[in-house]
Amino acid sequence: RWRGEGTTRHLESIMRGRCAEYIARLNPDQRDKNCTALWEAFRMVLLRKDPCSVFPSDYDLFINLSRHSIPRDKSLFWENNHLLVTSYTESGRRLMPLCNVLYGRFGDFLSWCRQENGSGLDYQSCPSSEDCENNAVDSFWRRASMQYSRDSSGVIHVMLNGSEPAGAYPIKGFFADFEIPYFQKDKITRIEIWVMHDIGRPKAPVKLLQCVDHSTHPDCALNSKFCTRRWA
Ligand code: ENP
Repeated sequence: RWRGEGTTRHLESIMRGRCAEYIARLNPDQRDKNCTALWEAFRMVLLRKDPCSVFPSDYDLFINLSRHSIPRDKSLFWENNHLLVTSYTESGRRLMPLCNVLYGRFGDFLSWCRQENGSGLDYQSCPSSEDCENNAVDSFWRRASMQYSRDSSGVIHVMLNGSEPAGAYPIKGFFADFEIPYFQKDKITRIEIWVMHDIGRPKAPVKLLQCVDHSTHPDCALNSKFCTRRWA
């Protein structure tokens, strides 16, 4: 019926599990967060709202209960680079993109919506942005993006995809519409933009990580003279 993926099976267990793992292992500074209260706040939005009438502000309670500070100089914004971002950031240890912030963990790679004429979750399909603007997933990421931007400080990292045919910087998208406008200019010292190209294209900083999957490509050959000189 809808064009988007249906609700992820075992959504509640996955979200509760991610929350528990986050506060126990990934970011123990957040151990006082109450995962049951967070799930309840999330579930309220999910069950009370018609699948095409979910607004970013509906997630206010969920975000207010889950938000926490983002370490200075650790923010990473990105477009069209999800897997590279996931590998590079090391679950938030190297940099902390939105999907490694507690509220972002709840949504990453998942889908959710209520049945249109019922009270349960719709596991068959969910509205995508082509079906309606105010769908549950897009509104979640809009609200989360705004919070993440407001709470970012110091050096801001941005990873774009230089091999994206439509252009590395999408002029419409979460970054342009819900992140840049919410930066707190007085808290930001510098914006560093990394434009990543597919392997075999111009060079850029995260190249060595891409080489894990392309170790025999000439771009990935290590310069032995450089190594000898450095260690001599
Ligand atoms: P895509 O289309 O490359 O990837 C979307 C996938 O990334 C979905 O599985 C989505 O989860 C997950 N995801 C993780 N963080 C975000 C996010 N933060 N977001 C939307 N989806 C996210 O990514 P987009 O749509 O271009 O979004 C990139 C944005 O993420 C950038 O603005 C970046 O700065 C931000 P799900 O629940 O949809 O399955 C904000 C919006 O961090």
